[in-house]
Amino acid sequence: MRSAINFLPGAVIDLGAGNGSDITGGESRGGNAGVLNISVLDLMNTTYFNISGLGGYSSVSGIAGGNGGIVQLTFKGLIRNFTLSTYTPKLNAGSSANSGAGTAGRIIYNKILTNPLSNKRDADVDGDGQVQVHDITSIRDLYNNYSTDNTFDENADINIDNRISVTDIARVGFEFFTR
Ligand SMILES: [Ca+2]
Ligand SMILES: [Ca+2]
Repeated sequence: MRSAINFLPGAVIDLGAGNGSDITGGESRGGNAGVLNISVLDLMNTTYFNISGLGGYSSVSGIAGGNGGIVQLTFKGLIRNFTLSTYTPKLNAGSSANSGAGTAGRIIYNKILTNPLSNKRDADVDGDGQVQVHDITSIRDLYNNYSTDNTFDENADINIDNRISVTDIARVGFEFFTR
């Protein structure tokens, strides 16, 4: 059973911060953008996942701009990573009158290796958000490894039987080019 999380075209999650005052004599610090935590236990469709988390502009002298936002994703399998998607998260730091920008935001990826819904690992072996040839070659290169081998990579052991075999390649085959 699939329980994908999807975002509708045109929707934006805005974590952005306010700019400092533009009133002369009332200059102020730009705000820091927010933090967004999302947990998805199965697939996450990032095609329309549009996030804006811009730091605010600091108009007061001597204060850097606000920090960009932080997005923390806990997921089992992305459908397309952000560089392949329609939108790229905007997590830039805010600028300032004379003290440079704040700290740029970032995305933190926490991939769940074992899917609690199926007790199998994600078929996206290399974690690039797609299921394609490189995932198969990753398994092939580790073919017949056992969990006791020091070259063993648990990402390639999709059916979690502590061995990298044709069964794992077959799992990639079932999902080939589905994302
Ligand atoms: Ca992949
Ligand atoms: Ca296996």
